[in-house]
Amino acid sequence: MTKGRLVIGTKRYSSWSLRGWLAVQLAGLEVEEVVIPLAGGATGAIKAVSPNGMVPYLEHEGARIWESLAIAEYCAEFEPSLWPAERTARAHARAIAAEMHAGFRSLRIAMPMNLGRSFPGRGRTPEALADVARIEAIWAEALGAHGGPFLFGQAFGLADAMYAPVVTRFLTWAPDLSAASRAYVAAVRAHPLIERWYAEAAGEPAAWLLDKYENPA
Ligand SMILES: N[C@@H](CCC(=O)N[C@@H](CS)C(=O)NCC(=O)O)C(=O)O
Repeated sequence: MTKGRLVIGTKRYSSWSLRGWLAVQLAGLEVEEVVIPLAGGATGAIKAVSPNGMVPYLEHEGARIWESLAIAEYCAEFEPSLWPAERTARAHARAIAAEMHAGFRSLRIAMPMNLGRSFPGRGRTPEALADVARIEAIWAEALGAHGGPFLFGQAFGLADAMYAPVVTRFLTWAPDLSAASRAYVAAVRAHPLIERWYAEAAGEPAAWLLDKYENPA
């Protein structure tokens, strides 16, 4: 018997859905997964169920939560270890998660998530490369302070969940990265939940493919 539902979009493309899904999985919430194929913006079926017209959207034991960062915080109420235990590290993790949630628009536009394609060398606008540089600095600081392989040490937590779609973008678009960033990308890609998301994305129907993501300008 599930205790609610998590509404997400096409796994191949929906970066925000991946964040919410990871948080829910890491917290072990028992919810039905509802996947709505993205229409490329303003998807009618998503608008019909989600208060902000976007995915991810979580309903759980009477709670209704939209916005991936709010979903992450809700999941941490059930599994507080998803944030670092130590106060200053926890504050740092929340700061970089919030920075991800609020920013990096140029990277998103120039290098959209597409788990099934490879576009090495493309998408390198100056603005996107500035976002890549900032992300590498964020990763270097956290990895340097906590020793990796994940941002705050041995466990894959909510900060990693917020940056996981960036990892997939880096795999698809292959910007030049430092050795430390490449090691982090490899660690996230190898995580069982990321492996599962990629496998499920690969099994989505061909009818869900969107030309704007398959044949970017
Ligand atoms: N700030 C939101 C962003 C959510 C978002 O932009 N989701 C996209 C899919 S990745 C969406 O639902 N777009 C509407 C659509 O494609 O119909 C969050 O953190 O959850």
